[in-house]
Amino acid sequence: MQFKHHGLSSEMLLELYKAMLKPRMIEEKMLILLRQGKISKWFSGIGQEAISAGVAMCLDPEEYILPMHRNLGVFTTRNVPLNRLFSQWQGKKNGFTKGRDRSFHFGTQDYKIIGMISHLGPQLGVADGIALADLLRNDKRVTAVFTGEGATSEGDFHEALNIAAVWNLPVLFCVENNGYGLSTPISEQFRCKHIADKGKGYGMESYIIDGNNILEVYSRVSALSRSVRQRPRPVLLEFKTFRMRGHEEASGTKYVPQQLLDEWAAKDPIENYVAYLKEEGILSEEAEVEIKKEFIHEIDENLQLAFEEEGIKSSETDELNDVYKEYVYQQVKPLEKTSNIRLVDAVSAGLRQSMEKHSNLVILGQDIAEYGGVFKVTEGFVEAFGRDRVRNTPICESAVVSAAMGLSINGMKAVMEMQFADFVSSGFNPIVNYLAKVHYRWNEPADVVIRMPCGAGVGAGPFHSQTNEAWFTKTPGLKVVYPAFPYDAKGLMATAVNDPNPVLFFEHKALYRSVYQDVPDSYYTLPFGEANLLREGKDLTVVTYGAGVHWMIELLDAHEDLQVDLIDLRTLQPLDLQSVFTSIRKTGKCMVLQEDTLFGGIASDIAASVMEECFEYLDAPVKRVGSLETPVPFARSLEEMYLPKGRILREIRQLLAY
Ligand SMILES: Cc1ncc(C[n+]2csc(CCOP(=O)(O)OP(=O)(O)O)c2C)c(N)n1
Repeated sequence: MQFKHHGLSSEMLLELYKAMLKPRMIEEKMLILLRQGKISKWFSGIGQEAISAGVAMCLDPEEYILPMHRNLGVFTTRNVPLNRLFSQWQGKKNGFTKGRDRSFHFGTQDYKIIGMISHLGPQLGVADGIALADLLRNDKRVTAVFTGEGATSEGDFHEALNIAAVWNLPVLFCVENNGYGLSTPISEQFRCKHIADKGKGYGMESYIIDGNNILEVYSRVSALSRSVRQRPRPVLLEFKTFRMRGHEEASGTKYVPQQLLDEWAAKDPIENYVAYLKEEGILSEEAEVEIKKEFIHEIDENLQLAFEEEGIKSSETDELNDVYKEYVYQQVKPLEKTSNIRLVDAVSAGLRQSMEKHSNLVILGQDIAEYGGVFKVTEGFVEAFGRDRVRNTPICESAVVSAAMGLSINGMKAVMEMQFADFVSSGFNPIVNYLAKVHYRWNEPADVVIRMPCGAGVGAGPFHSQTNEAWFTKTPGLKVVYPAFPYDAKGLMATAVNDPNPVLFFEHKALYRSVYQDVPDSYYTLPFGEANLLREGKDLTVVTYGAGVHWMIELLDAHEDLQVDLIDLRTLQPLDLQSVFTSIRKTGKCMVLQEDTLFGGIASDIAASVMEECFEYLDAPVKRVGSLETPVPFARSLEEMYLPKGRILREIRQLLAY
């Protein structure tokens, strides 16, 4: 192995040695503890230290690094206290996740390290968002994100690189090509010769770097970092290295040819570098022993701290309280002047006024800039706020959700427009696994609103008609808003943007241009978790939201004999069950109406809650009414049969007659 010192001082050359040695020694200790049954799992980065340590040494402390599961060297180079790392791995309180997540699955703003989720790929899009925030503030910073070569097969890799290229984001995409993804060799993972070859396809600079040579890693990455700070752009770096141990310790390396292991053992990044330092007279035997002694002492001392720390204790209340970041609702009352506007105008006005109020708010979505979005919600926004803050995105739902998370991590707010709620499936993973869980896991809020133009009744078939709120009400950590009226839509949008938690904001397409209301011109907010009692009657409670509200109003207007309490939920998470219970204690009967297919929907949960809380008050079983258990059909006659609208009256009559 050839080492060139590139004019680095002896002190610096020694620093680089120490930066690799510390994670190696920690790992060696962990392997012993693993055998003793004192820790449960270990993903080894032995043999890959030059990459983690080298890259981390090149970045300034305020620049973000997004490591993966083999990048202990990032944490040690950033001087994360070892006792906290050890506590983290033991699931203790001095760790970073209050025992809620394991190994390297955490981030820490104190050290500007943003850890992974198990799904690997979303990490790359998060880096895009972080870098975008830097770029918008002209901070002249670079962001480094790691991935293994295996995870480059995920769509997230493609999406994140594509976005970074299109937006010229200052990201170093650091691929550690270590030969295997679990048991899968690179020949079964990708077809091109080098991962770096993919850079060309994205219109992106890319380089191959010897990942076992710390001086090559450090000199190349520091030069590139300086250059990227001055001229923001993404760079793809492929570090050639090898995974010397199993995927995790239990899985072993039986499937790896011995010859490969031997070849790479000879290229050990630390042993070779030590030999070079000794040859150059920079490191003596005595100094080496001394350094190791110090590290052993530091490791043992910190391990003792972690072992002495008592096991995690919590309460149900503490656990539940950390799912969402605490948000104290700020009421802003509207001024008197109103205009008669449609739901679509109200969403637009709420968003526009939020853009005026929050200079750190960025809107992301397909065709939302000059084109104004397919529903014209952002029409005129580019003229008002500029293209930096009203950003057209490539068709990359997953990485755009991740980028929205990255914006939030780096001090911004984000609203993402899903072109149609149906397409959220392409961005589902980061929503339910990253945004929803990040506050519970390591106390980081996801200040993101995802707008969801949804719903049937528009003759648009299976992929432009779904109302998929149940995919999200199921997932702790998300808030779900579903207004039925312009007044609510505008005020709830303002609150959704103010609230630092992730909000799925459903906007029914069939209501966009059919529902009018007098809506205050001024900015105002409305609280989450407060249902609206729209009509009062003594015989029956109907609980619904979205289009269901309007079906019910039409029906009640046509049938004045019906005595119904009509409840519009307005938000589904939080869910105002108390208003529902209060009404049922009066009426004794309840129907829950939803546009979605019935099974597994929110109507089922409301019905169950009513049964649990109001059993003694009920004079009939709770009735759920929803769509047929089929996809949403295209032809109007089929769609009418699918939707519950035509069945509501019959169901109400039967329930009243029970
Ligand atoms: C979406 C997803 N699929 C599969 C896995 C299981 N898994 C975890 S790590 C891993 C291998 C990753 O390989 P690579 O990206 O090359 O990183 P390495 O482990 O080699 O450092 C696999 C298959 C996962 N965690 N997430």
